[in-house]
Amino acid sequence: FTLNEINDQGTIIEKTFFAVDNLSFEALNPGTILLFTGCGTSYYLAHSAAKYYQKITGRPAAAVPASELILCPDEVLAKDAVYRIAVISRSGTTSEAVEAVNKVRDRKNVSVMAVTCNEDSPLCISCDEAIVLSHVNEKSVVMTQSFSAMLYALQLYAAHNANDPAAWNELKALPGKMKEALNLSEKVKNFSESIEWENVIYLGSGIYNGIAKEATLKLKEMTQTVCESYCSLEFRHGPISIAGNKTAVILIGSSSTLKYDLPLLEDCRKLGAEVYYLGPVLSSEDREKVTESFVLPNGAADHHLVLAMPYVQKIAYYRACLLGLNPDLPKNLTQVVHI
Ligand code: F1P
Repeated sequence: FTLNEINDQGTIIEKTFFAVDNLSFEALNPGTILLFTGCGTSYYLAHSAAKYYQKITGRPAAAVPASELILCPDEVLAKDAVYRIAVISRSGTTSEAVEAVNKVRDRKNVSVMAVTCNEDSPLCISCDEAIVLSHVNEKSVVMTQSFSAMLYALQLYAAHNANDPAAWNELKALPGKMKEALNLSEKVKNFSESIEWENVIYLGSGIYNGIAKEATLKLKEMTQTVCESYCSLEFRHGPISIAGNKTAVILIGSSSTLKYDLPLLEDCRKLGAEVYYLGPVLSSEDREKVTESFVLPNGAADHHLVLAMPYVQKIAYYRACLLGLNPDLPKNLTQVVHI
C-alpha cells in the first residue's frame, strides 16, 4: 500500500482543500493559545502546524506530545491562559490522544478540536469541533498521505483564522504543485539506493523542523536506520561530532535561511559527510556546495512545505526495498497504539 498511498497525495491534497473549504469554524479570541498535540507522526505534524499557525496568524501556538497532557498537564497548561487544543490523530483511536482529551476537556480554560481521518472515532465524539478528512483512508501502518493531508488542512485553518486571502490563495495552489513534486521526487531513488551512507541526519528549522522530525521517523519505521533530526544550526553544538564518512546530512530548507544553512553543510562535507539539500531551486554557485540537491517544483514557497513529503517518504520507501524490507510491514509497529 505504501507506495500507492505516497503517489496518491496529489488527489488527496486536492480533496482536502474542498473538505476544509466547506467547513465553518468557531471564531477564536486572539489571546487563545493554539496547542497542537498528537502521538508519533501526528505529534511531528503538530510541530510544523504550530509554527505555521503562529507565523500566519501572529497568535501564540505550541506543540506537545499527547502523553505529556496525561502525565504532567499542569506543566503544559498554565492556569491563567486560554487554550484551544488541536488533537491530531489519523485513527482517532490512539489511546493517549483520547485520554489526553478526557483529562483536560473539563478545565474551564480549555476547548478541544479533533483533526482526524476517522469520523466515527472516540476522538471526534469527545471534541467541541472537528476537521475530519474522511477521504483519507490509509491502509499502511506508516503514515504518509495522512500526514500531508492533515498538515495541509491545519494550514488552511490557520489562513482562515488569520483572515489572510493571500496565504489562502498560495495554499490553494498546492494540489497542482504536489502532482509535480511526486514526479520530481523520483530523483531520490539513486540516493536511497546508495551504499555510501549508513546514518542520516535531517536538518530543518522553524516550520521545517516538524518535517525533518517526520522524515527521520519515516526512515526509522521503514528501515530501522540510525537517524536524527535537529534545528539546523543546533547541529554544530555537539551533534556534529557524529558527522563523517557514511553519514548523509540532508537539509530541508527555505531560501530565506540559506546564508546560514549552506556554510553548515560545507562544514559537514569537510568532515567527510555527504550533504544534500531539499528545497526551492539553488543558484549554480550554491549547487556546488552540496553533493546533490533535490529541487521542489517552481514557485514553491514556505506555504508549500508539504511538498517536501513525497521526497522524504520515498527515501524511506526505496531504502527499505534496497534492504529487502517490506515497507508495508514495519518492524515492531501497529497502525494504532493502544496502551
Ligand atoms: C499515531 C501513530 C503513528 C505511528 C504508528 C502508530 O497514530 O503513533 O504515528 O506511525 O504507526 O500510530 P494516530 O494517532 O495518528 O492514529
